[in-house]
Amino acid sequence: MPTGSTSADIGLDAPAVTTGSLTWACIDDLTLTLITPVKYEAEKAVVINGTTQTSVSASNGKYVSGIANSDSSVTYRVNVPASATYTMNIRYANGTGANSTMNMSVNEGTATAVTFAPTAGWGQFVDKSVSVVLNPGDNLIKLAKGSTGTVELDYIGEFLVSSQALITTRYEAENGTISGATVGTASNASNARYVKTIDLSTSYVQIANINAPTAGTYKLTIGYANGSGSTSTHTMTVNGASGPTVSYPVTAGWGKFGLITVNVALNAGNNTIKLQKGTGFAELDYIEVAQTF
Ligand SMILES: [Ca+2]
Ligand SMILES: [Ca+2]
Repeated sequence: MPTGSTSADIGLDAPAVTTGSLTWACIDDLTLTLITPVKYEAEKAVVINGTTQTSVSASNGKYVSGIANSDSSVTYRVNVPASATYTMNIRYANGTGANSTMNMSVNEGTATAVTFAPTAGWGQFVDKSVSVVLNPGDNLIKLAKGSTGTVELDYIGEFLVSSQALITTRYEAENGTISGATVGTASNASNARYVKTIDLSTSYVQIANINAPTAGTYKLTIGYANGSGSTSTHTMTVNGASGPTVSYPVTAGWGKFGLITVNVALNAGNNTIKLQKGTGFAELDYIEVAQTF
C-alpha cells in the first residue's frame, strides 16, 4: 500500500512498503503474532512417583512435588498445530539451593538434561524456557528426575514457534477505514501518522484483510495514545462479532504513544477488526498482529 494512502483496502497482498531497512507487507498499525496461550498443568499430567500438592501460588492451585526417585517423572500430552521447533515455558520451583537437573524427552526420544536454577524456595515458581521439536497433533513431553537434585513442577505452556520467524504484520490505523475521526501527523508515530479525534460514540477505525494463516488465537499489539488523564476504552469487533473491550492506560499525552496487547481469535484467511470509541478517548497509531502457537 502506498505510503500516505488512506484507502480502506489494506491487505497482505498489497505492494510492500520499505522504510529504511524494513519492508512491511502493508500497513504499520497492527502486529500479528500467533500464540495459543495453553497451559498444561503438571497435576493433570501422568505423574509417576510424585505427589500433587496444593498452593495458592501455583497455577490451577496445584503442583507436583517429590519427583525425587529414580523413576519419578511427569509426562504431558501436548497438542500443537504444526511441525516446528517451539520455545516452551516450564514453570517450576527449586528449593535445593543449587542447580537441579531433569531429563526431558519428547515422544519417547533421547532424553536431554535441562538445568533448573534455584528459586526462592520450594513452592516459589519461576519460568524456564526450553526448546522442543514437536509434531503436528499430540506429543508426549516427559520430565524425569535427572542426575542432580529435583524440582517441583507447576505447568508447561506458552508454546512459541522459534524455528521460523513469527508472522508479524503491522497495520497502520491511518490506512484503515476511518469514520468520525481524523488523521494527524507526528514524527514519533509509526508511518508518521495516526488517527485522532475518535470522539463520537460512533467514531471508529476498521482494518480489513488481516490475513491469518490458520484459525487460532493471535496477539494484537496496539500503538495508541491517551492524554485524557484516565484509562479509556475502545470496543473491538472481530469479523462482525463482539470482541474484547480494549483498555488504554494513560500515556504521556496526546500524540505520545504507548503499547497494549490483547489476544483475539481470528479465522483462517482474511479478518476485519474494528475499534470504536468506548469510555473516554484514545488515539490509534497502528495494530500489529502476531502469530503464535
Ligand atoms: Ca499447576
Ligand atoms: Ca501510524
